[in-house]
Amino acid sequence: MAEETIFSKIIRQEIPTPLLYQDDLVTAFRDISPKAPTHILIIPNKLIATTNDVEEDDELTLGRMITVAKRLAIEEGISADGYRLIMNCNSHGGQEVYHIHMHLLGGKRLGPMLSV
Ligand code: DGP
Repeated sequence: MAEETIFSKIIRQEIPTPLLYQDDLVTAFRDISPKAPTHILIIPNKLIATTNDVEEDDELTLGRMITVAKRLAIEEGISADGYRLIMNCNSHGGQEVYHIHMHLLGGKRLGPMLSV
């Protein structure tokens, strides 16, 4: 069993972070260290440590993460110009918090996908 991270406390609102969206499967809130005018994290309520730990039973949740991203992009007014969805995995992917999360980034031209 993976260890809980700060994200579980945010889901349960034990750490008071304003939520942009929450339902039975997913939660969304703004990244504490925004890399773009819009930088939102969309996370499953269930603790899944990395994308390596995703199972078939999680497919509904993962699909919900994308439909919520789409909805939030509309609310943020960035859907027409476009945005980027990113999920980092493990050290080479730059993952810092071991509770999977989708970054929704937009509000400016984001440039090349990778800085190499
Ligand atoms: P990643 O590198 O993909 O694991 O991204 C983790 C992101 O989580 C990073 O952009 C900063 C954000 N983050 C970490 N701790 C907190 C927190 O306590 N609150 C919020 N809102 N965001 C956090």
